[in-house]
Amino acid sequence: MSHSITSSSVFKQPIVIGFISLVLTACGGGGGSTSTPTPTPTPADTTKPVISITGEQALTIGFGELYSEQGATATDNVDGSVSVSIAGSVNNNVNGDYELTYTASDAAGNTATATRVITVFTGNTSPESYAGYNLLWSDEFSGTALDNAKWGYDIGGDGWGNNELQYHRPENASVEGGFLIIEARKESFGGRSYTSSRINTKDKFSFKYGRVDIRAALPEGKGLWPALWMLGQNFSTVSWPYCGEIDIMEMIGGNGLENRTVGTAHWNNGGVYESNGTTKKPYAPVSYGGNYSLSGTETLANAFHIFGLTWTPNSITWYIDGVQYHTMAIDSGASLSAFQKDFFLIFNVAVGGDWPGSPDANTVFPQRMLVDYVRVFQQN
Ligand SMILES: [Ca+2]
Ligand SMILES: [Ca+2]
Repeated sequence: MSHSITSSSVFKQPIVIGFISLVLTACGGGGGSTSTPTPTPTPADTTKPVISITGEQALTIGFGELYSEQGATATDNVDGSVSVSIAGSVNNNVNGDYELTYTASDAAGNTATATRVITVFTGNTSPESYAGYNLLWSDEFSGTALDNAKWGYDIGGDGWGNNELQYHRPENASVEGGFLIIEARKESFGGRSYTSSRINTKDKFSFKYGRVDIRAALPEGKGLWPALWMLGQNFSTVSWPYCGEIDIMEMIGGNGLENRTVGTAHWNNGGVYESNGTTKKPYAPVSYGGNYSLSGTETLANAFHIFGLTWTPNSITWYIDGVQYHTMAIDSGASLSAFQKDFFLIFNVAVGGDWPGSPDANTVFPQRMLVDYVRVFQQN
């Protein structure tokens, strides 16, 4: 898949294709002959060369993805093969359409041109501040390793309650070039055929109410299941679903679903405890979700997007790139009481599982989720 952000393409510098001068070889007469027969008039060449662009005439590349120019050839009715010059440039770190112009001329001075358009998706950004809010906590992932003061790891390969196929290891999470990188690999470890990573802020950072912005570019392909989400800080004592879960973003890859983000809240219907305050309510998980699909050829995998959440005592609302696509009312009544307590963050890339199904023959590994930053704001 040419649009994937893979291990080899993340940190490429913008490439610039400079103007290549066209050098024409003059087709001069031989000269030097003594007896000159009457010249046969040659019809003037008024036909320009035909340019053939190698590869696609219009294509898209993702953030940081190397653009590889395949060139063009030109054939002229009189001169045969003639050279082609290329003008223009592609900056793979800036959104936009880039036009390359190909020019070929014959000896008679007839000039042909053709163009190729390369669309670069680098994605969206979000404001660094919001009126009425303070920055409570953030990670810009600007160091060279995961900040252990902010994050810990979930480790293991027990399927995580969803029959997931990967073994989560610290080795698959890294910080490079300003990004958190979680890489899903096809490799055997701990009895599993895939490895990946899952990090969380449990017991290091939790919060109640606020605004979360996460800038991320996602992996792609059938069986990939990246998630940016939260659990109630009381998860260890009351367990799921009693603790509550807020999924800021989930995507399941394959079948063109890389354009869809899903936001969901999960809780236990009826709440956590009976009126005596100690006996658990019956296990009755319920959820309420919404989703949003990008239009066009831009996906969650070939560009960065902002996955946002606002959470107040009255509601939880989900956004992509500042566009609201889902909201739910919450209150302090028993059933939704989980959402009036602290939550902590979890970022992971799962492989397989009940929802996405298994990778197929078209799934390319390794796959990466890049997180540029996570910022948590709270109202003043
Ligand atoms: Ca010609
Ligand atoms: Ca960053």
